[in-house]
Amino acid sequence: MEAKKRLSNPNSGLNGELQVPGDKSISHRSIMFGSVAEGKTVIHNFLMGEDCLSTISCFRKLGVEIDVTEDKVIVYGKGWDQLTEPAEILDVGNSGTTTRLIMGILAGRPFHSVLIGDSSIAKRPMKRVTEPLMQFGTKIDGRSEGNFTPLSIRGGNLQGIHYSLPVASAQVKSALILAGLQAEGMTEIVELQQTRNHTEKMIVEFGGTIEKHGDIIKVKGGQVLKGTDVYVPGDISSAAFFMVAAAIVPDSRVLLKNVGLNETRIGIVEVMKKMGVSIEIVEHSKEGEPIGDILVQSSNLSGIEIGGDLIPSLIDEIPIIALLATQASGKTIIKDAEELKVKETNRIDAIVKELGKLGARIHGTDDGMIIEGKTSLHGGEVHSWGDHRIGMTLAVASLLTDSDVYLEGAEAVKVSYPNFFEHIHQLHTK
Ligand code: SPQ
Repeated sequence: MEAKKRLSNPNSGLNGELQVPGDKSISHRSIMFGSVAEGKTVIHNFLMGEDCLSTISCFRKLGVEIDVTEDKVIVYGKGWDQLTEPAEILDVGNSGTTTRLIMGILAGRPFHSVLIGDSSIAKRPMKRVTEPLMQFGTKIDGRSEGNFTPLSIRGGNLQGIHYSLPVASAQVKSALILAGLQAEGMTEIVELQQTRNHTEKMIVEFGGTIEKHGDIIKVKGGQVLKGTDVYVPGDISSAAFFMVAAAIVPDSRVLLKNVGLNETRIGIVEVMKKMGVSIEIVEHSKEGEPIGDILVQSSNLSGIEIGGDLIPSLIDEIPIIALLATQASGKTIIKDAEELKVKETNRIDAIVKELGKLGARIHGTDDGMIIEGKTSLHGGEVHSWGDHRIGMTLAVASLLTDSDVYLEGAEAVKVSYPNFFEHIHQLHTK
């Protein structure tokens, strides 16, 4: 564990342009699809965060050749059958996406593998994936009847299923799609609340097919995918920290370049606009994964209610939205977000406790939190709980405090945003 990081408020606005690192969800998927496709996949703007490096390491252990160069990642795919039984345990580190999506791939492979991760992964529920995968015909075991790592999988001989998702989760949906691609017959997945659709879009980029009729996703089994070039847009979940920083730190104007604007991920833009933030978007391309620039300037904010179908489109941004709400006049209510309890930490407890230490008026509810603003924040000692998004939220909070913030567990940011602190500094020296 590193020493506590001292964060001093520079007492100036944030100004300038920034290119945030590549999207984490898309980076993971590009390695996975590249590994099971036939032919070379070249990935540009890949996120070199710890989670995505865990995905690379797992696929190398499954026999896939992956070259990491300074500006691209090259995956030499030879099809589903090239994956070979790993001699070692597959370590997913801190990454829920790696754990759940790789299970969808391993479910169809005729060999044995074991998944393990860190202490946070060991607490995250996996039955939501292992249970439907077993319905396909694969054999999976793990602690608490297949709910927790270590998990052991013996795959092969899958039959397509019809399954209605009990939770709004792109990871569960994606794992079932990946199994469905390898199964005999058709797999139908009912998704009542739209979640991020990067897996669906990527199948098409890799020459496969997938259909959506109303709430039903249909995947035909036995598909052969073809390697391709992938350009990973900037991660809107990373951009969110600077969007909020620019909105709440007086005299700020920040332009975030080449950010992914996938329609299933931009709930934060809607929320910021409703709260009164001055935010402009210029879209460059609408094909596949849409990309554009986001300009945010400091603004006067008002509290709002956030819930319902909007939640899956901003689930990872709720910690930083909570900070935004401390600077809005009136009450902000965040509801229908119980999924926050099963992320890298219980993000309701973590954000309520840690922002509370800096003077925020915030309390947790069963399915979210209520924040009263506008509040002046003060310095103090806080903890990331080993969660990148909590760590980055607290670092942005320190840009408003009257004295220093000491952040324990700051190294967690490396999971999704290795140069986060350099970027904060960059916007203060423009
Ligand atoms: O990979 P991991 O650890 O689950 O990452 C998180 C994050 O904050 O980065 C969640 F903790 O993002 C998930 C997101 O919450 C990434 C993801 C994906 O790439 O499919 C989907 C969401 O999770 P879920 O459980 O709703 O499917």
